This record gives sequence, structure tokens and C-alpha cells, in this order.
Amino acid sequence: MIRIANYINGQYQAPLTNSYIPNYNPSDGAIYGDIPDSDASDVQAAYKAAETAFPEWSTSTLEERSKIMLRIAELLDENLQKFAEAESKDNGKPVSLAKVVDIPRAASNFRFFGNAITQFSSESHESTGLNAVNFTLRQPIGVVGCISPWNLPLYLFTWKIAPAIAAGNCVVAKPSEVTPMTAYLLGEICTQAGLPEGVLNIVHGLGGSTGQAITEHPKIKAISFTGGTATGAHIARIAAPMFKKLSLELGGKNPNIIFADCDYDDMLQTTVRSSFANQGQICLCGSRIFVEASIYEKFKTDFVEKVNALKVGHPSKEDTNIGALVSKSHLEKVKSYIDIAKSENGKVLAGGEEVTVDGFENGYYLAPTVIEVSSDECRVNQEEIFGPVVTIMPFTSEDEVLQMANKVKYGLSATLWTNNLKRTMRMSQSLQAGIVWVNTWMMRDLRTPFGGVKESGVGREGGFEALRFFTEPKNVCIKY
Ligand code: TXE
Repeated sequence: MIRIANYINGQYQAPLTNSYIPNYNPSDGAIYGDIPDSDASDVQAAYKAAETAFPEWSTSTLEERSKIMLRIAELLDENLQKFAEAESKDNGKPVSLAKVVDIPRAASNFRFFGNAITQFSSESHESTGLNAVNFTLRQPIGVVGCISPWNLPLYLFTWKIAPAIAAGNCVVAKPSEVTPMTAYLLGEICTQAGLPEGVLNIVHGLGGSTGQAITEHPKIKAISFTGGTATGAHIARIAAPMFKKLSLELGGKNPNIIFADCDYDDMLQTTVRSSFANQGQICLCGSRIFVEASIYEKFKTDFVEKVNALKVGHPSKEDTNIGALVSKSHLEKVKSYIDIAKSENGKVLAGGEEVTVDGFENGYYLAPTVIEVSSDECRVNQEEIFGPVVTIMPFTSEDEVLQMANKVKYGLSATLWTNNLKRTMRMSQSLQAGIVWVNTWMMRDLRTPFGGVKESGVGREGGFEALRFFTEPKNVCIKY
């Protein structure tokens, strides 16, 4: 049993509540540790540490901040295996995936923002004829709150923390209670890298108590949140009357639009990945696949064959493509959508069933599932399932598919497969999404703005957008 602790003021500390919640291993369904069930008193202790650290950290040189952040990145790289195994055990994802995606990306987040802060600049405006010059000071906000989800635990946790501290803020952060382990391990790395006490404080606990206390804290002036849309709306309701800065990265129901003129093999291979990577538990997964009618039957056959060849297995096995879903309750939710699909005349072409993995019979495994739907308006095509379930249906014209693609409440990302340049431009302009990938999926350049429209969120993370979010612009006008 592993008992984890909060990381406050550079020290690991038991929660003031002295209360704990169990932590499950999704690959076998067993409890393997427990985590602090922190409340507002723990959040207050974290806030105090952050407040105390702020004057010094916010006036430290960019070189000092950058050096520490690059060291954190290096230490994450050096501890790749340990972190990847911890992530896999907590989340159910294949260790092989955590080793090439989650942990390297967490290191990149620190490396990227450690460098970006040295290049961050602000505008100046000479007011000619008025003998005045205006410039913008970009000052850190103070103490900020970062709340992250369970699907890409350390990856998304550090995607918020790194720009926040690079910009000179001090942080009270909460990882998901479902996947707290790598955030816990990060504390030790930060201490080793020389991050001053109190700059980053990590409080573990449930959303409704710990997360709520961060959101409600009157002196935590900004909240960066990634998670479900309903939770995002709840946080927005609390934060709005307190005039907090808010960055919300929420759910998605992303279209994957395939035209007959695409590079077929590349499309097919990438579509398997964009459908089922991380057990389909990525907000960017292309869960609605629209295929041009002329290649629909061929695609259907080839896709189903490839999906059936994916190996569902224990996350520690090298040949596992699909690991376990994150929790029992999430597995039940995803399965319920398969039943909904059937009741709406959806045809299950692949998967649709739980999988029993030998020796791990209580794990949360589900076969990658492909559902052919007859209408884009059915629930499985409209609601976020967030698991290894995709729908497919044909389309006949660009206008038709554009309408269907946009006819959901979400607008995070869209993928387009075509070699027609004019169509690429037309569609990119008209798709209601924060990110459009053309002939690729989830190719990330950390300088680009990242986020969604409609109910997929508010604000953008990434690059200078994140540094802008975590700073307050102040106009200084000097008359000379
Ligand atoms: O997320 P929650 P859940 C979607 C996906 C999933 C659904 C619900 O559809 O099925 O959301 O997942 C914290 N105040 N995504 O329930 O609850 C919580 O502790 C403050 C999309 O796991 O939104 C955790 O740290 N914080 C998504 C974080 O919010 C609160 C990734 C996210 O949890 C809180 C994950 C509160 N009142 C799920 N309640 C994406 N966009 O990538 C909860 N939290």
C-alpha cells in the first residue's frame, strides 16, 4: 500500500483532515494505496505557502526560473521509467504509451516554458505628436489554482503549472483524485531541482472538496482547469462573481472527416490511433468518423479489420495496444453508451464487449468499439463518451459533412483528410473548432494556441497564450 502526501511549502505533509481515500489500480481493480482527502484547511495551508513565496519568486530573474525549470525537465527525463510505470498503474494506460507520450511531454512542458519565458515580450506604443510612450508591463498574477483531470495526468498537470511558475506566479495545484501518483512524485523532483519552497504546492483530494476550496478561495486569483464540461460550468459559476481569470479546457466530440482523395494508408493508420489512443480517453480523439460515400464500404472493412487486430491487455505488457479504462465507474459509463447506441439502431461492427485479461479478471477492460450509425443526431454521436468507442457514417457532399461536423455542442478539434487545397482552406475556415488537423492528428507544436470553442472551453493554453493568461497586462503611459 502506498500512502501519498500533500506537497506544501516544499515538504511532504499529511492532510490536516487526517482522512484518506482509496486509490485503485485499473488493471486489476485492486486498491493499491490511498491519497489525502484534503479540505479547505489544507488548501489554506498551501495558499499561505504560495503567498509567502510569491514576492521572491515573482522578482527572481528569468535566468534563475528558466534554469530550475530546465533542471526539472532533465530530472523527469532521468526518471522516465519510474514515472511511466507510476502513470500506467494509476491510469491503466500502457506503460509503452506513458514512456513515449505522457512523461516526455511533461518534461517538454517544463523545458518549453522554461525557454519561452526568456523570449516573452510585451508591446510598446510611441504616441507620436503627444510626446508620450506607452508600454505594457506583464506582471504575474499572484497565487493561481491549477486543476487537472485523469486522462493524461502528469502531461496536463504540468501543462498548467509550467507556464504559471515560468511567469512568476506561485501555484496551488490539484491533480485528479483518480490519478494522483505522478503529481505526488513531481514534488520530490521540484525539490531536487531547487524550486524554492512554496512556489508549487500540490494538494490531493476530491473535486467537490479540495477542488471546490481552490476555486472558492478569495485570494486565488486565476483558475486554469481541464476536465468535464459540467465541472467547468460549475467552476465558472463560482469564479465569475469573484472576477477570477479563468481558462477552461473541457470536453470534445471531435469529427474525423475523410474524403476519398486522401492518402488512404496514412489516413487509416492514423484514424486507428485518433480513435483509440489512450483507450479513447483523450479530449482530442476523433470519435465521430465521417467517410465520403465512394470509399465508405472499403474503409469500413479495412478499419474494422485493423481495430479487431488491436490487442487489449495488461498495461505493463509491451504488445498491449489498449490498456484498462481509468475506473470502474467510467467503464460503466462507457458501456452504457454502447447500450444506448443499440437502442438507437446503431450497429456494433467491432468490440462492444468487456474483455477479460488472464490473471487480471477484475480490471476495467473494454474492446475497441466501432458503431455504425444511421443519423448524426443520435446520442452516441452527440455526447462525449470519452472511451474506446467511435461512430462511423457516410457522407456525400462537403456541405453535408460540414453541417454534421458542426452540429454538436462541442468545438475542440477536427481532423480532415484530403489532398484538395481549396477544400482544406474552406473547411478549416468553417469548422467550429479550436484546432483543425489536416492529414494528421495530435501533432503538437507547443507554441500554438490550444483550446476549444462552444462548450469545449474558454481561453487558450500553449505558447505565449498561456504566458498571457498567467500574467496581468498593465499599461504604463509616460509623458515626456
Ligand atoms: O472529470 P471532472 P471526471 C470528461 C469526460 C469524462 C467527464 C467527467 O467526458 O467522462 O469529463 O470526468 C476536479 N471544483 N473529461 O468526472 O470531474 C476533479 O477532482 C473544482 C474530459 O473525471 O471534471 C479533477 O481534478 N474541481 C477531460 C478535475 O476537476 C473539481 C478530461 C476533472 O474532473 C470539482 C477528463 C469542483 N466542484 C474528463 N469537481 C478533458 N477535457 O480532457 C471535480 N473537480
